[in-house]
Amino acid sequence: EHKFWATQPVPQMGEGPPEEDGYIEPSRPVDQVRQTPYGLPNGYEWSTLDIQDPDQNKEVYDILSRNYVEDDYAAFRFQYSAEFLRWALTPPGYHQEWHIGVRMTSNKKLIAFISGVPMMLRVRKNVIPVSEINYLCVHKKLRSKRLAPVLIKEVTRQCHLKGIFQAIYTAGVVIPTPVSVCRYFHRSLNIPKLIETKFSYVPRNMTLARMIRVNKLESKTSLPGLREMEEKDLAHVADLFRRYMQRFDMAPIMTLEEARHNFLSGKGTGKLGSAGKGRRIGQVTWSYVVEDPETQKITDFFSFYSLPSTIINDTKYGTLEAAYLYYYATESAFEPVAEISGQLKQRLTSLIGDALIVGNEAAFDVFNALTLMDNVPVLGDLKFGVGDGFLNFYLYNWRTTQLAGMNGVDGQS
Ligand code: YNC
Ligand code: MG
Repeated sequence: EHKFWATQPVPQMGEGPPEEDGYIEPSRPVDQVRQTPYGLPNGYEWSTLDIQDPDQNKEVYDILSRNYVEDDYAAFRFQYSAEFLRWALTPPGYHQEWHIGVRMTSNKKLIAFISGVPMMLRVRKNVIPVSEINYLCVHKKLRSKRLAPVLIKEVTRQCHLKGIFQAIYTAGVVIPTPVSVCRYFHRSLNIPKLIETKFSYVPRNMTLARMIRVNKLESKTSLPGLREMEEKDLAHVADLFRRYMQRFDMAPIMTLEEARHNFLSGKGTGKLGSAGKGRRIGQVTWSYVVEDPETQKITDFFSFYSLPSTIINDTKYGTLEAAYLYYYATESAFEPVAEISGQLKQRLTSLIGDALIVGNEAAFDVFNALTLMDNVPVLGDLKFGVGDGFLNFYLYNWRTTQLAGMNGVDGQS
């Protein structure tokens, strides 16, 4: 069935829950790790990518924008921007050796890619240094030739060489064995464009005009004290984030530097772009805090990122501008009577509702979210509709019992 995955240290399908969480195969000292790259077919060669170099950054952007993930109907394809890729691949402590390309020997054209970045992950009680694997891509003309397993083995070897033996990754496909499965939800912002591009349809018993009216958002955010996050907020946000993530069975652990990278470094240049009022040139992430007007304390924060999709057979628009809900946290989770049905749900509805307003003002067409963290209870009230995409979460070389629907990890895929 799965010729490759059957050979890997991952839980095999139907294995049943483990008695205890832990590794599948033990870590090895670096000198017992294979020292030479895996073999590629004749005519192809390995190439480490320097994502900080504008030309190589553009090469990765080019291969992904033409060959990366599409929806089931080949109507939309992720179009990660060059700035996004640079942001995603250069967190504190990143290794250039984990940004792995395959080139054609003849003309040096990049035809495949895979990447990893280091992070600390908590899975239930265990805190594990992992690599987060993403952007696995093989050129469309070279599919089904078993290149993907070679890329995966090579990135695994490079992780081992840095003393990392566990990984986390997400994929639309089901392989052995998901630790958790999430669904995509979509909140329509620019209804006419979503209908024209066939991202959405006018349901029976609905008119376009009514659909626009029903989904209309305020232009001003609702929470007093909401403002863009700044450097001075970093320690407060990082602390609030750390405490909030304890609600979930699986979540990243971020140093201050990692929080700075994830929430502040993607805000683009000083200049506002032409795309929308609330958007800077090269802006990848949006991070907002609520500073209590009375106490000046940071009580909440939210973040989202920009990930457009190419509209494959469309000449008028070219791209669908999508915002994706990223991390958030609120002090109201720690109030004495906050369970997800009461006070906390209300607060999150306001907070994520304000994220929708900010996203709408920044000219996004749609706001997406997954069924993770505390999203599920608020999606309905905020007029998110269920999508047809699933995202499966995987751990490499780690056994744990299935995570209940929601977790606290939000990889940018
Ligand atoms: C996938 N997405 O099952 P079996 S997500 C993992 N993740 O193996 P071939 C995948 N494995 O079943 P193709 C996979 N897709 O026989 C396929 N596979 O055991 C497995 N698409 O290889 C598949 N990007 O080369 C099968 O297939 C074997 O030419 C078949 O290439 C696959 O980034 C792919 O969706 C995905 O570019 C490269 O279709 C290609 O089809 C493509 O014959 C469009 O491969 C883009 C796309 C995937 C996005 C992602 C996460 C990747 C995680 C990889 C696993 C990491 C493990 C941990 C490593 C570090 C460990 C440490 C420490
Ligand atoms: Mg292949």
